[in-house]
Amino acid sequence: RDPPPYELLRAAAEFLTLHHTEERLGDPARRIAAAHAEIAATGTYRHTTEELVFGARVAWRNANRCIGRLYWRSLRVRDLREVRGADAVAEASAGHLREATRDGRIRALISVFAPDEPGRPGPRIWNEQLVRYAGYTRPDGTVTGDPRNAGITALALRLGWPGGPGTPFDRLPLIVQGAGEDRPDWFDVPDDAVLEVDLTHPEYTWWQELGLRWHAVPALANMCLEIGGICYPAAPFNGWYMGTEIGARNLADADRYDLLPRIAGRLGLDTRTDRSLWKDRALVELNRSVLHSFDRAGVTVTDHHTESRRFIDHLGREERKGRRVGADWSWIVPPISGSTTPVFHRTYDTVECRPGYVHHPEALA
Ligand code: HEM
Ligand code: NRG
Repeated sequence: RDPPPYELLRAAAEFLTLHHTEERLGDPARRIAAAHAEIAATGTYRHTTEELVFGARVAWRNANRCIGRLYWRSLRVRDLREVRGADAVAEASAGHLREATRDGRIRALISVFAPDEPGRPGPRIWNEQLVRYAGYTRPDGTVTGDPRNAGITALALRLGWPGGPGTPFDRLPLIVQGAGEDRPDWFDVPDDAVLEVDLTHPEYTWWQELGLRWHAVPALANMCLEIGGICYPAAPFNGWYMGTEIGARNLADADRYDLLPRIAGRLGLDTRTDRSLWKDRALVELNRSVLHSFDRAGVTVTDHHTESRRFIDHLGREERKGRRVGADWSWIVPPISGSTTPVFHRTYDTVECRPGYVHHPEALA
């Protein structure tokens, strides 16, 4: 993963120039020369705290797939670059969740652990997110829980995790590989670090019998933060949910919780023909239930109409600053009611920019 020194020099100069230009810090030449000398001597260089904060925020601004980027300047950054051991990373990740959750008044936050260095890779979190539900594969191949996490669940069990009670919403342990270690270990996430919301419906009192719930904070944990040629492989970050992520995808996709047939059944819809639009009607009620339940629990959540408008505001703001905004239509347009939102009715260019959050080759389970 180490870039060749020339590429590192170039990436460092480009980032340091961007930082100095945007933050009006004057001529970057001295800072670049210092970084180059450090790279020549050690093979790498160390960001200042200001550079790290700026880099993490701009990486968010550059995320082509993210509709929530209007708030990119508000990202808080925990500088944990000295933390490299697996147990310390797991402990600090629980701390991240507590600091981000605040009883539901969710704050956008990133924790940056030790970077990759020449001959010394940084720590890595193997879970896709800090909070994920187990997917237990039964002998007949079907899955209890979230099928998306069947692989990491099997890995956790192989590593010695005893498994949870076997509900559809058992929380997975963190699978963390410490810096320089050749195998990961598992760590329970303490209950008090995780807020979850039980789903009810604004009109149907029977809804709670479905036993549905979701976690309050989406905290992506397996993307690499890349700034100025330096890779931070463990840098979990979170904002808050847009309701559709849960109601139109996680709980609804046929290869996830696949709840539409059950919900449509309870709603008394005709599931024998597509043309009753039973899926569409069930989707709307499921999404109402997500927004209603998060609101009632006092947990920050946004809806796709509001967020689409804000994203359009963001585009205007960035344009006035003279910056190009890359975006990926297929990720930006919400998975329900797309055409009722303003983000649907136009096209975008994807722009590959650094700093950025990048998916590194999947940790093999
Ligand atoms: C993707 C919303 C904060 C970086 C997404 C997606 C949504 C979203 C709806 C698409 C997810 C999907 O379809 O699976 C929001 C909202 C936020 C927020 C409402 C509230 C503040 C953040 C923050 C960061 C971030 C704080 C990073 C610092 C990203 C990235 C992706 C993404 C990198 C693409 C993930 C991937 O490739 O799998 N966001 N986001 N977002 N967001 Fe945000
Ligand atoms: N769709 C995923 C989460 C992806 C990122 N979404 C955010 N990110 N809202 C899911 O768990 O449903 N964020 O940082 O807030």
